[in-house]
Amino acid sequence: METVLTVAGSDSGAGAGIQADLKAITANGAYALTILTSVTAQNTREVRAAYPLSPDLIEAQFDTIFDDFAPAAAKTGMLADEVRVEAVVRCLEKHRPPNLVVDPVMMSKSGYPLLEPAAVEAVRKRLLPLATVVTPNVHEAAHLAGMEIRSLEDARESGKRILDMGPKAVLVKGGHLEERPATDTLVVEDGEVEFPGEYIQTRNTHGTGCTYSAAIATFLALGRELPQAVAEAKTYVTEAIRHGLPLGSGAGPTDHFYFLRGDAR
Ligand code: PXL
Repeated sequence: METVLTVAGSDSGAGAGIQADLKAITANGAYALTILTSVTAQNTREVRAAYPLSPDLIEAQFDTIFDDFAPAAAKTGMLADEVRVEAVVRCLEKHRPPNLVVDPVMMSKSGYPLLEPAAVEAVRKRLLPLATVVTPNVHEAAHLAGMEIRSLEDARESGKRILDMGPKAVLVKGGHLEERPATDTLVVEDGEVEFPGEYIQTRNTHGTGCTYSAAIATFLALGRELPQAVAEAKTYVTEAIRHGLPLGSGAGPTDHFYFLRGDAR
Protein backbone atom coordinates (compact mmCIF):
# COMPACT_ATOMS: atom_id res chain seq x y z
CA MET A 1 0.00 0.00 0.00
CA GLU A 2 1.27 3.51 -0.79
CA THR A 3 1.76 5.91 2.11
CA VAL A 4 0.77 9.59 2.08
CA LEU A 5 2.08 12.06 4.64
CA THR A 6 0.05 14.97 5.97
CA VAL A 7 1.74 17.81 7.85
CA ALA A 8 -1.05 19.81 9.46
CA GLY A 9 -2.90 20.96 12.58
CA SER A 10 -5.26 18.94 14.74
CA ASP A 11 -8.96 19.90 14.71
CA SER A 12 -10.57 18.54 17.89
CA GLY A 13 -13.94 18.63 16.08
CA ALA A 14 -12.31 16.28 13.55
CA GLY A 15 -13.91 17.84 10.45
CA ALA A 16 -10.79 19.61 9.15
CA GLY A 17 -7.04 19.49 9.62
CA ILE A 18 -5.14 16.30 10.26
CA GLN A 19 -8.33 14.37 11.03
CA ALA A 20 -9.90 15.24 7.65
CA ASP A 21 -6.63 14.34 5.93
CA LEU A 22 -6.38 10.98 7.70
CA LYS A 23 -9.91 10.09 6.62
CA ALA A 24 -9.56 11.37 3.03
CA ILE A 25 -6.28 9.51 2.47
CA THR A 26 -7.68 6.28 3.93
CA ALA A 27 -10.96 6.55 2.01
CA ASN A 28 -9.07 6.86 -1.28
CA GLY A 29 -6.91 3.80 -0.78
CA ALA A 30 -3.59 4.85 0.75
CA TYR A 31 -2.11 4.67 4.25
CA ALA A 32 -1.94 8.03 6.06
CA LEU A 33 1.07 9.21 8.04
CA THR A 34 0.46 12.28 10.21
CA ILE A 35 2.81 15.01 11.42
CA LEU A 36 1.20 17.55 13.74
CA THR A 37 2.24 21.21 13.60
CA SER A 38 -0.31 22.63 16.04
CA VAL A 39 -3.21 21.49 18.20
CA THR A 40 -6.45 23.49 18.01
CA ALA A 41 -9.40 23.52 20.40
CA GLN A 42 -12.29 23.62 17.96
CA ASN A 43 -15.87 22.61 17.22
CA THR A 44 -18.15 23.19 14.23
CA ARG A 45 -18.69 26.83 15.28
CA GLU A 46 -15.31 28.18 16.34
CA VAL A 47 -11.60 27.75 16.96
CA ARG A 48 -11.08 28.71 20.60
CA ALA A 49 -7.36 28.15 20.94
CA ALA A 50 -4.35 26.90 19.02
CA TYR A 51 -1.05 25.71 20.44
CA PRO A 52 1.83 25.25 17.99
CA LEU A 53 4.30 22.41 18.57
CA SER A 54 8.04 22.99 18.90
CA PRO A 55 10.12 22.90 15.71
CA ASP A 56 12.25 20.17 17.34
CA LEU A 57 9.20 17.96 17.76
CA ILE A 58 8.11 18.63 14.16
CA GLU A 59 11.60 17.67 12.97
CA ALA A 60 11.62 14.54 15.16
CA GLN A 61 8.31 13.45 13.62
CA PHE A 62 9.75 13.90 10.09
CA ASP A 63 13.01 12.07 10.85
CA THR A 64 11.26 9.20 12.59
CA ILE A 65 8.72 8.74 9.81
CA PHE A 66 11.28 8.93 6.99
CA ASP A 67 13.56 6.46 8.81
CA ASP A 68 10.87 3.82 8.37
CA PHE A 69 8.50 4.84 5.54
CA ALA A 70 8.88 6.27 2.03
CA PRO A 71 5.73 8.37 1.48
CA ALA A 72 4.80 8.57 -2.21
CA ALA A 73 3.26 12.00 -1.61
CA ALA A 74 2.96 14.61 1.13
CA LYS A 75 0.67 17.56 1.82
CA THR A 76 0.92 20.55 4.10
CA GLY A 77 -2.02 22.26 5.78
CA MET A 78 -2.00 24.55 8.85
CA LEU A 79 1.55 25.70 9.60
CA ALA A 80 0.71 28.37 12.20
CA ASP A 81 3.66 30.77 11.93
CA GLU A 82 7.07 31.51 10.44
CA VAL A 83 8.99 29.28 12.87
CA ARG A 84 6.83 26.27 11.90
CA VAL A 85 6.95 27.12 8.16
CA GLU A 86 10.77 27.25 8.28
CA ALA A 87 10.96 23.99 10.23
CA VAL A 88 8.66 22.19 7.77
CA VAL A 89 10.58 23.59 4.78
CA ARG A 90 13.92 22.35 6.23
CA CYS A 91 12.41 18.90 6.78
CA LEU A 92 10.90 18.73 3.27
CA GLU A 93 14.24 19.80 1.75
CA LYS A 94 15.97 17.08 3.74
CA HIS A 95 13.54 14.26 2.97
CA ARG A 96 12.18 15.27 -0.45
CA PRO A 97 8.85 13.44 -0.84
CA PRO A 98 8.31 12.80 -4.59
CA ASN A 99 5.02 14.77 -4.71
CA LEU A 100 4.07 17.72 -2.50
CA VAL A 101 0.64 19.36 -2.29
CA VAL A 102 0.73 22.71 -0.45
CA ASP A 103 -2.64 23.84 0.88
CA PRO A 104 -1.81 27.43 1.91
CA VAL A 105 -4.22 27.49 4.85
CA MET A 106 -4.56 31.00 6.31
CA MET A 107 -7.89 31.27 8.13
CA SER A 108 -10.50 28.91 9.58
CA LYS A 109 -14.06 29.10 8.24
CA SER A 110 -14.98 30.86 11.47
CA GLY A 111 -12.29 33.54 10.94
CA TYR A 112 -9.52 32.35 13.27
CA PRO A 113 -5.99 32.89 11.89
CA LEU A 114 -4.28 29.55 11.21
CA LEU A 115 -1.19 31.25 9.74
CA GLU A 116 0.34 34.43 11.17
CA PRO A 117 0.36 37.19 8.53
CA ALA A 118 4.13 37.56 9.04
CA ALA A 119 4.60 33.95 7.84
CA VAL A 120 3.06 34.51 4.39
CA GLU A 121 6.38 35.71 2.96
CA ALA A 122 8.10 32.49 4.11
CA VAL A 123 5.32 30.47 2.46
CA ARG A 124 5.82 32.41 -0.80
CA LYS A 125 9.61 32.31 -0.86
CA ARG A 126 10.48 29.02 0.83
CA LEU A 127 7.54 26.61 0.69
CA LEU A 128 5.88 27.28 -2.69
CA PRO A 129 9.03 26.48 -4.72
CA LEU A 130 8.92 22.92 -3.31
CA ALA A 131 5.31 22.26 -4.37
CA THR A 132 4.02 19.95 -7.08
CA VAL A 133 0.78 21.89 -6.75
CA VAL A 134 -0.51 24.70 -4.47
CA THR A 135 -4.25 24.72 -3.74
CA PRO A 136 -5.39 28.20 -2.63
CA ASN A 137 -9.04 29.20 -2.35
CA VAL A 138 -9.78 32.63 -3.84
CA HIS A 139 -9.03 34.46 -0.57
CA GLU A 140 -5.66 32.75 -0.22
CA ALA A 141 -4.88 33.22 -3.91
CA ALA A 142 -5.74 36.94 -3.67
CA HIS A 143 -3.45 37.31 -0.68
CA LEU A 144 -0.55 35.35 -2.18
CA ALA A 145 -0.82 37.09 -5.56
CA GLY A 146 -1.52 40.57 -4.14
CA MET A 147 -4.67 41.25 -6.19
CA GLU A 148 -8.44 41.13 -5.96
CA ILE A 149 -10.27 38.13 -7.37
CA ARG A 150 -13.83 38.69 -8.60
CA SER A 151 -14.00 36.52 -11.72
CA LEU A 152 -12.59 33.35 -13.23
CA GLU A 153 -10.33 35.61 -15.29
CA ASP A 154 -8.92 37.07 -12.03
CA ALA A 155 -8.53 33.56 -10.61
CA ARG A 156 -6.51 32.56 -13.67
CA GLU A 157 -4.33 35.68 -13.40
CA SER A 158 -3.66 35.04 -9.70
CA GLY A 159 -2.70 31.46 -10.54
CA LYS A 160 -0.14 32.73 -13.06
CA ARG A 161 1.34 35.11 -10.51
CA ILE A 162 1.60 32.33 -7.91
CA LEU A 163 3.14 30.01 -10.52
CA ASP A 164 5.94 32.60 -10.87
CA MET A 165 6.78 31.95 -7.18
CA GLY A 166 8.10 28.52 -8.16
CA PRO A 167 5.55 25.70 -7.76
CA LYS A 168 4.97 23.32 -10.70
CA ALA A 169 1.22 24.03 -10.70
CA VAL A 170 -1.44 26.14 -8.99
CA LEU A 171 -5.05 25.07 -8.45
CA VAL A 172 -7.19 28.11 -7.65
CA LYS A 173 -10.40 26.76 -6.12
CA GLY A 174 -13.57 28.53 -7.12
CA GLY A 175 -15.84 27.56 -4.23
CA HIS A 176 -16.10 31.20 -3.08
CA LEU A 177 -16.54 32.71 -6.57
CA GLU A 178 -19.82 34.20 -7.72
CA GLU A 179 -19.05 33.47 -11.35
CA ARG A 180 -19.62 29.73 -11.81
CA PRO A 181 -18.83 28.77 -8.21
CA ALA A 182 -17.03 25.46 -7.79
CA THR A 183 -15.14 25.90 -11.06
CA ASP A 184 -11.48 25.36 -10.21
CA THR A 185 -8.61 26.60 -12.40
CA LEU A 186 -5.38 24.61 -12.75
CA VAL A 187 -2.51 26.76 -13.95
CA VAL A 188 0.70 25.13 -15.21
CA GLU A 189 3.61 26.33 -17.34
CA ASP A 190 1.86 25.27 -20.57
CA GLY A 191 -1.48 26.94 -19.86
CA GLU A 192 -4.67 26.55 -17.88
CA VAL A 193 -7.35 23.87 -17.48
CA GLU A 194 -10.77 24.52 -15.94
CA PHE A 195 -12.47 21.96 -13.75
CA PRO A 196 -16.16 22.81 -13.72
CA GLY A 197 -17.94 21.50 -10.64
CA GLU A 198 -21.29 21.18 -9.01
CA TYR A 199 -21.96 23.79 -6.31
CA ILE A 200 -23.82 22.12 -3.45
CA GLN A 201 -25.83 24.43 -1.19
CA THR A 202 -25.12 23.15 2.34
CA ARG A 203 -23.96 24.32 5.75
CA ASN A 204 -21.81 21.25 6.26
CA THR A 205 -18.57 22.18 4.51
CA HIS A 206 -16.11 22.16 7.39
CA GLY A 207 -12.75 20.82 6.18
CA THR A 208 -13.46 20.74 2.44
CA GLY A 209 -10.11 22.36 1.54
CA CYS A 210 -8.17 19.91 3.70
CA THR A 211 -10.10 16.98 2.25
CA TYR A 212 -9.55 18.10 -1.35
CA SER A 213 -5.78 18.60 -1.00
CA ALA A 214 -5.35 15.31 0.89
CA ALA A 215 -7.25 13.47 -1.86
CA ILE A 216 -5.08 15.11 -4.56
CA ALA A 217 -1.95 13.96 -2.69
CA THR A 218 -3.41 10.46 -2.47
CA PHE A 219 -4.15 10.20 -6.19
CA LEU A 220 -0.63 11.48 -6.97
CA ALA A 221 0.73 8.77 -4.65
CA LEU A 222 -1.35 6.23 -6.57
CA GLY A 223 0.41 7.29 -9.78
CA ARG A 224 -2.10 9.61 -11.48
CA GLU A 225 -0.86 12.57 -13.51
CA LEU A 226 -1.78 15.90 -11.90
CA PRO A 227 -4.89 16.79 -13.95
CA GLN A 228 -6.31 13.30 -13.41
CA ALA A 229 -5.48 13.44 -9.67
CA VAL A 230 -7.33 16.78 -9.43
CA ALA A 231 -10.35 15.44 -11.36
CA GLU A 232 -10.69 12.34 -9.16
CA ALA A 233 -10.12 14.31 -5.94
CA LYS A 234 -12.76 16.86 -7.02
CA THR A 235 -15.30 14.11 -7.61
CA TYR A 236 -14.49 12.68 -4.17
CA VAL A 237 -14.77 15.99 -2.28
CA THR A 238 -18.01 16.84 -4.12
CA GLU A 239 -19.60 13.59 -2.94
CA ALA A 240 -18.23 14.06 0.60
CA ILE A 241 -19.89 17.52 0.64
CA ARG A 242 -23.14 16.17 -0.84
CA HIS A 243 -23.29 13.70 2.07
CA GLY A 244 -22.15 16.31 4.65
CA LEU A 245 -23.09 15.49 8.24
CA PRO A 246 -25.41 17.81 10.20
CA LEU A 247 -23.34 17.43 13.38
CA GLY A 248 -22.89 20.37 15.76
CA SER A 249 -24.65 23.70 15.29
CA GLY A 250 -22.09 25.33 12.98
CA ALA A 251 -20.50 24.10 9.74
CA GLY A 252 -20.72 20.33 10.05
CA PRO A 253 -18.07 17.99 8.64
CA THR A 254 -18.18 16.34 5.22
CA ASP A 255 -18.69 12.58 5.16
CA HIS A 256 -15.37 11.07 4.13
CA PHE A 257 -16.87 7.57 4.10
CA TYR A 258 -20.19 8.37 2.38
CA PHE A 259 -19.73 5.27 0.20
CA LEU A 260 -20.06 2.95 3.20
CA ARG A 261 -23.58 4.16 4.10
CA GLY A 262 -27.00 2.89 3.24
CA ASP A 263 -27.40 0.01 0.82
CA ALA A 264 -23.68 -0.29 0.29
CA ARG A 265 -23.34 -1.40 3.92
O1 PXL B 1 -9.67 24.21 6.62
C1 PXL B 1 -8.57 24.81 7.14
C2 PXL B 1 -8.08 24.19 8.42
C3 PXL B 1 -6.86 23.56 8.43
N1 PXL B 1 -6.33 23.02 9.54
C4 PXL B 1 -6.97 23.07 10.70
C5 PXL B 1 -8.21 23.69 10.76
C6 PXL B 1 -8.79 24.26 9.59
C7 PXL B 1 -10.10 24.91 9.64
O2 PXL B 1 -10.75 25.04 10.61
O3 PXL B 1 -8.83 23.72 11.92
C8 PXL B 1 -6.35 22.47 11.91
